[in-house]
Amino acid sequence: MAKRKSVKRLINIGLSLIVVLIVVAAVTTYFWQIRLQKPDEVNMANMADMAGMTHMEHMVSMTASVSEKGMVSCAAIMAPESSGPTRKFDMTAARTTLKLDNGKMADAWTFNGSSPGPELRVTEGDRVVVTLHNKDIEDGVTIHWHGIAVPCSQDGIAGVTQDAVAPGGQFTYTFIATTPGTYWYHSHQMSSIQASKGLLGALIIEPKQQPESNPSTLEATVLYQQLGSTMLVNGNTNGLSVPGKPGDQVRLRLINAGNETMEFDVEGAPFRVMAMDGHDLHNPGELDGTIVPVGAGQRYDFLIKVPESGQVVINSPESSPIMIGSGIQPQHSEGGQLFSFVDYGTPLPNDSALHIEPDQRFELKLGQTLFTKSINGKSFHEIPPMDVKNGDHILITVSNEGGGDHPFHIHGHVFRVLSRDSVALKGSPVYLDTLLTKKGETYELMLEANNPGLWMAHCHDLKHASMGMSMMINYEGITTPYRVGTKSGNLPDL
Ligand SMILES: [Cu+2]
Repeated sequence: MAKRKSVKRLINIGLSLIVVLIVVAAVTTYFWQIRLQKPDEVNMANMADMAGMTHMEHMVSMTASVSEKGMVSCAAIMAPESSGPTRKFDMTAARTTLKLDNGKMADAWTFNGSSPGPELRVTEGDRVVVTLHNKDIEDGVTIHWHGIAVPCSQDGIAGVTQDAVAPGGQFTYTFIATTPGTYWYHSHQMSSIQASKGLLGALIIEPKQQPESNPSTLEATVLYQQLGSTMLVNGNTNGLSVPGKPGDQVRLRLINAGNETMEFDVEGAPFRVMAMDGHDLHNPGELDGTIVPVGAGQRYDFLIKVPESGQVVINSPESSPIMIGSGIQPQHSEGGQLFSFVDYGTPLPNDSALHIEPDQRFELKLGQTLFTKSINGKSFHEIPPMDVKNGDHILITVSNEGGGDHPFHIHGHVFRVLSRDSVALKGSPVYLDTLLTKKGETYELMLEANNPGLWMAHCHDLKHASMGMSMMINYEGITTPYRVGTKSGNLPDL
């Protein structure tokens, strides 16, 4: 009897020990991962060389790299002279209590008193000059121009291309609006926190001349965001009403500025996907009963002709509907097939870009570990950067190995999607800055390294980025005087 009791006791002690060990391991791993996300100090231009260096060695190596011939600082890469008109904007980031249209009050962080901030609308070729002022956002703010290939020093990345702008401070961004399309902007200091607090807005670059392929007579920007846990469309909780009469061709510029994939369907009229991430598609065909998934950070331009019956409704399970026009409400339909850009539109007749041999290849496996989101099993500054040379063509294979949808965003460039799951794209060329990947999918992308700098490449579910799914594309010969880490307070993706 006594023996059986002591065996039982031993088992209990053993079990308790195992539980304690698991808890200790979990807590240790958790703090290890936090350390990854909040390092003391990291030079994102030179991550591999930094590891294991003492402070003194680091200072010596910095001096050495600055004096090394041919090294260029990201901070010195600015917009070239240009003859286009200059468009100036002032944006003030501030803590604001917003009264939402549902009567609720929201503690938001705003640009110029609203969230989303003002829509910046410029014309192709304009010189865009935006002065950011920080009134009272304690951790500092920046503005990143999502989808626009700006010069390195203007990309708005705290700790890589600038220091976060402290309360009372300011920073002026200058870039040329080279490529017309639908874009957006958001703070890239503690982006997962600051974007969900409201520091974001739309940026539209209108073409100098409307292409003949654009029959739209009306247009509307529709920006979705998650303000904390509230889904807003153009700042409203109750959906949106877009004016339009029968026969009007409405271009809807949908911007997913939230963290989750949204699925849209259009009821009451057929529609076309005119552009993805701002880039027009070639001969986009009519779609009907098709559900279009739009990943976080992505933009889709729809063209919808208002029917004689008067009304079109754009539904998504994630948000309140958008109504275009007035009249008889179309019948609600369930289901439909998913939009696929693999065979949408038609190829360009002489597409020389298809026959480019890559100079370099990278493979990125997007996945997760116990407490992190990872790329090739590593997180944030421990992920080796893609080191590239100016002029190289880079073939990137991106696979989603789980942990949710990963909309993969690359800064400073537009890339071409070559294939999905080994099937080459057969329709229109597709150029993106943010690629939605779902579990099990593999894509091949071709990127021309034509914008020397230091560029982030990360998941645009910003919660995933903050958990480590964020890496760099670094050009040979480019340095930065800025540092990421708790010492400088620059934490771009926290
Ligand atoms: Cu992700």
